[in-house]
Amino acid sequence: MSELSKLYEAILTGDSKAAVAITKEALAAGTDPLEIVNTQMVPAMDEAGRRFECEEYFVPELLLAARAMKGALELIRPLLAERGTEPAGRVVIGTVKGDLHDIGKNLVSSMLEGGGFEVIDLGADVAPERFVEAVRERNPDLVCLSALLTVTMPSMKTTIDALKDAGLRDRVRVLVGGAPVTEQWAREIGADGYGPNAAAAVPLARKLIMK
Ligand code: B1M
Repeated sequence: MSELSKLYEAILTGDSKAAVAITKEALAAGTDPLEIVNTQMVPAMDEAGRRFECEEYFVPELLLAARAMKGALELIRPLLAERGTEPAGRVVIGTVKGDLHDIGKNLVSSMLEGGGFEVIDLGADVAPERFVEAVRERNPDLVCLSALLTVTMPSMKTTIDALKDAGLRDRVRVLVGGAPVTEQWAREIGADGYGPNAAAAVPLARKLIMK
């Protein structure tokens, strides 16, 4: 097993200490941070999800895997954020109401920072009113909504509707994403765009803001 592939195992088994140590070593050896995310970290979380689905894993194992992923990601986030130079625009981002999944949202947030955006991260389980308040107060160019649960996808629509009701919808573009979200869903709820992954979210955000 290669040194880097031990990171996959460490995350999957929820070994935070090992996950952080292996990530540190890989970064010190000059491995591209995005390669670490895409080849080890995301597949490990996917496998944890698969095991959860077939009842090999339960919520505690998911939590441990998430904690290991987050520990390793903390080392990578600043490096992703350093990549950008030009201020590209201001973004308000959050995981929608009822949804506690924030690892993917954090990655999107880091990639946007790396793409030169000023990012205002509202966290997870964000109520529509908080998005409205942030748009009113911070005047962003773009609102990014993340959802990982099919049951919280409707919160994306509720959030867009709340922006409409507050008379703010024309002031911002809305980008949506997350594992269960599709391009069609984005169209149905009146979003301006759909990002399939964190890397794709950056060029999309730029394109939407230019429109
Ligand atoms: Co939960 N969970 N979870 N979970 N969890 C999933 C999502 C699930 C698919 C697992 C499964 O059954 N296979 C399933 C959802 C099923 C469904 O709705 N169809 C599920 C479930 C059911 C649940 C609970 C209901 C379990 C329970 O309590 N019975 C519960 C719900 C809690 C809640 O939110 N109210 C729950 C809880 C949890 C934990 C708290 C234990 C933990 C989250 C910890 C945390 O985030 N802080 C957790 C985890 C870790 C997962 C899995 C295993 C991994 C998610 C993850 O971090 N992936 C997940 C299974 C899976 O996804 N394979 C699962 C890695 C991350 C990098 O990917 O978030 O997809 P992702 O982000 C990607 C893209 O989606 C995209 O870019 C990212 C990077 O490329 N993206 C965007 C995301 N947001 C974007 C926004 C954009 C653009 C792109 O633009 C704005």
